[in-house]
Amino acid sequence: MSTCLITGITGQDGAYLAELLLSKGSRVVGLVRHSATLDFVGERLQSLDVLKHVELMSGDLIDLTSLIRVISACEPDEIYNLGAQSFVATSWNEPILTGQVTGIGTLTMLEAIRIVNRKTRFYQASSSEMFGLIQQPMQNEKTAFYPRSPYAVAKLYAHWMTVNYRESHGMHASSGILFNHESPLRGIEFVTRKITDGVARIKLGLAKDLALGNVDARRDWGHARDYVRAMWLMLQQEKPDDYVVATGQTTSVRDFCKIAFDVVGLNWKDYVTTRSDLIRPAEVDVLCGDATKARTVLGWAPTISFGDMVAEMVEADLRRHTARNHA
Ligand code: NDP
Ligand code: GDR
Repeated sequence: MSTCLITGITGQDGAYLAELLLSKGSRVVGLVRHSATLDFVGERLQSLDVLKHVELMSGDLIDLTSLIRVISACEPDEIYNLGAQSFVATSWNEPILTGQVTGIGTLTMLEAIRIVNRKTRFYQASSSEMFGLIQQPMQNEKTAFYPRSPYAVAKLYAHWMTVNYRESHGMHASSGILFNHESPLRGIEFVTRKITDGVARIKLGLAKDLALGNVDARRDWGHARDYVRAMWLMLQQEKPDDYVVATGQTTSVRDFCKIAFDVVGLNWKDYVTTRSDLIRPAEVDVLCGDATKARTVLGWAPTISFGDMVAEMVEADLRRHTARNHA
């Protein structure tokens, strides 16, 4: 039985990845940082009914000794580094923290692995945000990067460190350049969940409107459940490498709104407003990924359609608010 350590296990991807790894028969250990609201720590894991099957160990990506202690104690075969300050908008308000956690945190983990056992396989959660101001209409592993936020710059540092440790120290370190992926477990601050939560509230009479920023922005949106499978596949390969993971379809925030409001039979134009304070200092206007390499080498392909994903998210938010109101 292999042992897998997940950083960021309390986040969206951490929950789905834990579920997947458990289904493969792995022992799953999660790194969690101390929180004053410990009650909520396992909420997403609980919702997938996997909390009781994972072991949680305390540590922080910016604390090398805690990582060395955790790796020494659980002796993982695979480490999935999903932990990050992952909200792009916050990275302008907290650029130093974002650099420390999202950038240096990855280096800290790579150093911990090098010190304890460099044979441990490593997955880095890289991001399509690194493409930023796109240099090609479809982005693949060979496309030049042009990060547009402190978050994207930190991710780029972490990405190159992963490549560097693979090349310098012969480590089995892979980087998944994942495009946006969503689900009912997506954090409420991200635009897709903000929209589906808003749709549910409006439908149930709990809100009157929904304020957004740049509705012209376009993203290549897939489902998190599909994307964590790509992470696992990368670490099962004989050789480490970098892979773009995407659907190859791009949709605007405006069209996401239209489709989400359609699910409950409402017209988005009657409810969506725009607010200038929600516009970012530098925007990533459009992203669209070319996942040919993941498809041919890993045999990966998305299985959940965009429409089904939006409907699943809206329905989950309707259930959540309905249950809350009847509690
Ligand atoms: P989330 O924001 O849902 O989860 C982030 C996780 O990181 C949480 O578990 C959080 O813990 C943890 N974390 C934050 N700071 C630290 C720290 N100092 N030490 C240890 N853990 C920490 O992200 P997602 O699940 O959506 O994404 C997973 C990863 O993939 C992230 O690195 C993200 O940047 C990256 N990514 C995500 C994409 C997406 O579309 N979802 C696309 C491309 C990349 P806590 O609960 O304590 O806050
Ligand atoms: P992103 O996701 O920045 O792509 O990063 P987010 O959902 O926050 O924004 C997507 C686009 O929507 C526009 N937008 C709004 N965004 C938010 N959050 N709130 C709004 O009200 C709003 N209105 C318009 C944004 O300007 C943007 O263009 C996500 C994160 O998961 C990263 O960690 C990950 O690396 C990338 O996806 C790939």
